[in-house]
Amino acid sequence: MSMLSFEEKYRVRGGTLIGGDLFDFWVGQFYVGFFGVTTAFFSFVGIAMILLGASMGHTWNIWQISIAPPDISYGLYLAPLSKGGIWQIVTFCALGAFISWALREVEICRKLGIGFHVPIVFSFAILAYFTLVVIRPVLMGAWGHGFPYGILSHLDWVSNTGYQYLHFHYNPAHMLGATFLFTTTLALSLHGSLILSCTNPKKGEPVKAGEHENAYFRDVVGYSIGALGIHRLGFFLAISAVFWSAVCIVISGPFWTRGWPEFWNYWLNLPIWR
Ligand code: 07D
Ligand code: 07D
Ligand code: U10
Repeated sequence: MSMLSFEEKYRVRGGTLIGGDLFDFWVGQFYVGFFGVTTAFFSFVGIAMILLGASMGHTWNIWQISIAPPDISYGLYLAPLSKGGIWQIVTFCALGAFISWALREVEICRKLGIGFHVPIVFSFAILAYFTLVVIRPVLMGAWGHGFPYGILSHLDWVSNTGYQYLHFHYNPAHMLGATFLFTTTLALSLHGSLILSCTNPKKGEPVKAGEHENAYFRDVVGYSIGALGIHRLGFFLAISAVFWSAVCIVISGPFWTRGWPEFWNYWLNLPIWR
């Protein structure tokens, strides 16, 4: 879908956050901007460091490459390149690239005069990553608590970290995160299928719209949230899923060090039972 006829109309100057019209141009279909250049810079350095780390490791198998954080003994200090320093630089570059990408999205929204909803939702994903590799390690006193950058090794980290708290499913914020994730999928599936059922009819049938959509859900569940409402709900569900995920991991360690099943003993300890 490149070079659509309407693209020219919306390729307007201005709306930048920094540097006036410096880099205020497009390369092919991509808007560049100051933050496009910083995205490209951080991505380039970050990917180069991952390649350097991989070349120092024992495998080029894509599934097994892993860039590990420093040992816990380095605390919150910088570590030598071969002992976790690469992980620290990659983390810095990843955050630089993600935040630059979000700010480039903001500039595009400003050019188009639309709301900032897309950069806002992306910011929640960045917040979750920031929580995993900065907030929680800082609260626990060592970069070594971050997760390793590798396709399989990061799964090992999730599993090991989960079992450190005996049974991660008993973490109440993890329950909220998982529930919001499932509900997001349910909402998208209902919305996607409802829109298809109305706007993509059999050949010869008329396209149907809002009234049919509302009538369908009023018939099924007695209430229709409406065309704008379902998008507001999707936005809310998605950011809630990621927000509660960030909460579930930041409380594990800094605020709760025992097994999660034990947390529910608070119920038995309530003064009303005494
Ligand atoms: C479909 C958009 C496209 C994005 C894709 C990801 C890379 C990494 C890097 C070789 C939905 C591109 C991947 C650039 C290559 C190197 C060094 C998004 C779509 C296709 N995970 N995770 C995956 C990341 C964490 C978990 C897959 C990133 C946490 C589990 C992919 C991060 C925890 C499972 C991946 C991150 C966690 C996965 C598919 C960052 C809790 C799986 C992702 C930056 C959140 C699944 C082998 C996907 C899998 C999977 C990437 C963080 C858990 C490799 C970039 C630490 C349980 N994760 N992940 O489709 O198959 O996302 O793993 O935070 O089962 Mg992960
Ligand atoms: C962090 C990704 C950020 C991505 C960014 C963008 C690029 C560019 C370029 C493609 C947050 C990256 C972009 C790299 C790519 C191109 C061109 C998203 C992030 C910024 N769990 N669990 C969660 C479930 C168990 C455990 C969250 C379910 C076990 C731990 C979610 C189950 C144990 C952690 C969730 C289950 C366990 C989690 C993840 C079921 C293991 C976390 C979603 C059914 C034994 C993590 C913040 C998320 C978390 C997390 C769901 C099981 C452990 C709610 C459904 C019992 C240690 N789990 N889990 O956070 O909260 O996305 O992270 O059993 O750390 Mg869990
Ligand atoms: C929605 C919707 C709706 C629509 C929609 C959509 C939501 C109302 C109207 C949108 C939905 C879709 C299209 C559906 C599919 C989407 C997904 C499943 C989500 C996941 C998406 C992906 C997996 C695709 C990811 C692809 C990306 C992020 C693009 C990659 C781009 C680049 C590498 C270029 C980045 C541009 C930059 C940095 C800006 C600056 C540009 C330049 C400097 C020029 C370019 C230069 C270079 C590329 C080289 C220099 C860069 C370097 C060295 C770093 C990059 C590193 C590399 C490895 C290349 O609701 O309905 O319909 O459509």
